[in-house]
Amino acid sequence: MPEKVWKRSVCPFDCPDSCGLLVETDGKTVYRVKGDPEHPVTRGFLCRKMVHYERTVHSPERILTPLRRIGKKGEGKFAPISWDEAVGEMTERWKEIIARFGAQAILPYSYAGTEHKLQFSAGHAFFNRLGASKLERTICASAKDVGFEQIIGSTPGQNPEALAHCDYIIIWGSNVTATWLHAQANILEAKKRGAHVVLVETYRTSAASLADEVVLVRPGTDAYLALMMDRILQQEDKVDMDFLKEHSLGWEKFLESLPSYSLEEAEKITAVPSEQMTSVARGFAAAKSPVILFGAGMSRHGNGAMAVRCVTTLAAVTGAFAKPNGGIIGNVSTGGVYCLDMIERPDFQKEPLRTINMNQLGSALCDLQEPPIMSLYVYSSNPACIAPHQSAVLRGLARENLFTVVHERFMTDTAKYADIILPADTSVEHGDLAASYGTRCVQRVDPVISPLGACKCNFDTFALLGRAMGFEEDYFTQTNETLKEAVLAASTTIQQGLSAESKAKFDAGLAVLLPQKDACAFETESGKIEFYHPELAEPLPRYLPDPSGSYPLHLVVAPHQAMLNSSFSEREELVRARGEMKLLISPDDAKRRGIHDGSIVEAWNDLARVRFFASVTEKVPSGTVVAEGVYGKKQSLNGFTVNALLKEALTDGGRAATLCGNTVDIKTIEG
Ligand SMILES: Nc1nc2c(c(=O)[nH]1)N[C@H]1C(S)=C(S)[C@@H](COP(=O)(O)OP(=O)(O)OC[C@H]3O[C@@H](n4cnc5c(=O)[nH]c(N)nc54)[C@H](O)[C@@H]3O)O[C@H]1N2
Ligand SMILES: Nc1nc2c(c(=O)[nH]1)N[C@H]1C(S)=C(S)[C@@H](COP(=O)(O)OP(=O)(O)OC[C@H]3O[C@@H](n4cnc5c(=O)[nH]c(N)nc54)[C@H](O)[C@@H]3O)O[C@H]1N2
Ligand code: SF4
Ligand SMILES: [Mo]
Repeated sequence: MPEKVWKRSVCPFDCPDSCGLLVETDGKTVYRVKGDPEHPVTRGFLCRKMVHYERTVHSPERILTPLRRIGKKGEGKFAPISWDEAVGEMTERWKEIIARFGAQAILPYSYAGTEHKLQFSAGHAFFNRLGASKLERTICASAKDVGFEQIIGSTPGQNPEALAHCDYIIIWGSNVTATWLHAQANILEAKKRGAHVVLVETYRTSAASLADEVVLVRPGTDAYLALMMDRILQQEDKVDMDFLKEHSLGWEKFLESLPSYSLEEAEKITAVPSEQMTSVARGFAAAKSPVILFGAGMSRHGNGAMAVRCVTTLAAVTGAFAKPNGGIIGNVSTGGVYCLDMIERPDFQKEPLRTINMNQLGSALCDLQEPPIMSLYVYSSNPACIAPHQSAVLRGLARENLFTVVHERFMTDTAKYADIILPADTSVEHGDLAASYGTRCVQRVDPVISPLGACKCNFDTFALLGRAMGFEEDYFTQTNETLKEAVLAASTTIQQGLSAESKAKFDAGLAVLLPQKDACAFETESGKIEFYHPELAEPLPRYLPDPSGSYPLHLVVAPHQAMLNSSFSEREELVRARGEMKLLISPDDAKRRGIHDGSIVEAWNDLARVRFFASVTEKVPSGTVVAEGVYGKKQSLNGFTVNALLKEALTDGGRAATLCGNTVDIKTIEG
């Protein structure tokens, strides 16, 4: 019997924490998983999803061999085949499609099943070389990124660890108790020291338990709320003029625009009482260490990039950026330390290629011509469950003439529509490069066990497909491990930018923290906060209504604590903890429609009709309904989930999904 040892790894899931893992193994089996106490940020912590990661790795539900469909599309009947057969069939079909329609009739679809850099970007070089249609990967936070870009550029702001030392914290549209647990831990620390915590939300999420007060804002109106707070401070002569003069440009024009905001309008538009707006504005301005923690929720609206730009102004007019540990949190990303071009190979693309937005997959599959999409290759994503306009996505996936390949760990709703399924490994079965969007950490990831069954990681699969397609570039002769080492050797930050102590730690597989940047070293062209951008359609931050639709209730989608989007659906205990597919409804809206708690309701808009169990709760203000979690067909009541009610329209900046900017009406079905 080989001896059991503890090996280091990193949680691969799309989560800001990127927790350090210790994995007990004999090289073949994962026995236990625990948090790495030597991780400088997560310090031994793991969330409820990852404490039993061994149950995911060794789940009886794992797909361990390539499969060919033998039933109808969507039915889920498959027979095992060999890799040679699978790859042979794929290359033959792709060559036929390319000859008849051109390579742009092939579309990759992927997102963040793993956020580690090698596997995330593993397909780019292959599809560039193939000349396939390109996928715009903007389902998540690209509107938030653009909102920041248009005022503070790529300035990272504070690390979440700074929260522990802040005395006034505004959590603006993030459910940190579900999605950002080490930020939560730091907020709890700050509270012990007497910090005042405000939550700005569309409903009382579990993060309300951290807050001294909850500001319930009407969805899509945060820009008005933030600009009104700026206006209040202007009227009370509390704008930090010294800070603005030293650290910003265009502040004169911005301050001149503020008198158009009034308390009366603000109350009408945002539904926030004027006393509360005033007291939060005053509290934030007077604090010694004020900080705003940004979630992506407010950015998932038709006016979402602008909302982020406007909320950022509050940290500027109060001079919060210059106060100790103050400013903003929510723009960190460490992926740039790795030379991603070595993985993605943009130089393999020989001509301009058609781009398809991942949020519009449904209409792309159903309607696009010249050429139509004739083959879809899905990896690290589950579009049947996570994408907007679900009915169109499912109709597209059901097309008999669409040749679909899905590279997966589990039989997801998407995989059920595949012609060929390829078995994917889990994060402990391959090496990778870990970065983070919630800490300043980077870490190398080494394989812990050999791949189970015939599973292959994303990169090794694409290298194999490249060789099978006859691509002669040396790139496709690399293995996942050789590419990883080459990317690491080429990273100047890692090879030259770390202290000797950090470099030794990094090489030994420990997480290292990149140095904290000066919060006032603004990463814009001018090196200052830029309020005014004459080159943009909207030169100044201002409130624009959210084009969310005309049904009477705002529909907000939010994450669930027990799962990560549709990932972890293989884990019975987590599926049970999440429970049925619910729609949270205010007592007021429920009463008006004769809806009782636990009964079945139908929500509808122009796109679909979707049934849910009603959860009538005071947590939701009237006028808003909320669907937490990403569900699959198995738990749906009429074949659809909330994603069928989400339109394909994109945000004002960043071409992101307007996941939270939709409207519906609801009615009772029974009980
Ligand atoms: N347990 C768990 N963790 C996760 C995830 C998960 O599914 N489960 N998902 C992961 C992913 S992919 C991401 S991108 C991150 C997201 O993490 P964050 O970006 O920090 O955001 P969320 O926690 O999703 O919270 C978004 C909140 O925005 C609110 N919201 C929606 N519209 C508005 C609005 O107009 N104004 C305001 N003020 N609030 C609004 C919603 O009610 C929701 O509570 O979390 C990651 N972590
Ligand atoms: N209703 C609703 N819809 C949402 C959201 C929401 O909160 N509510 N959140 C939105 C957001 S913020 C995001 S980021 C997207 C997320 O959308 P996705 O990135 O598609 O997220 P998941 O649903 O977790 O699906 C990831 C899939 O990748 C697979 N996988 C994991 N690791 C690997 C690997 O190494 N290789 C391969 N080939 N596959 C792997 C997993 O088994 C899983 O099926 O969803 C969006 N959609
Ligand atoms: S899902 Fe997030 S909180 Fe849970 S272990 Fe992974 S990184 Fe940490
Ligand atoms: Mo996301």
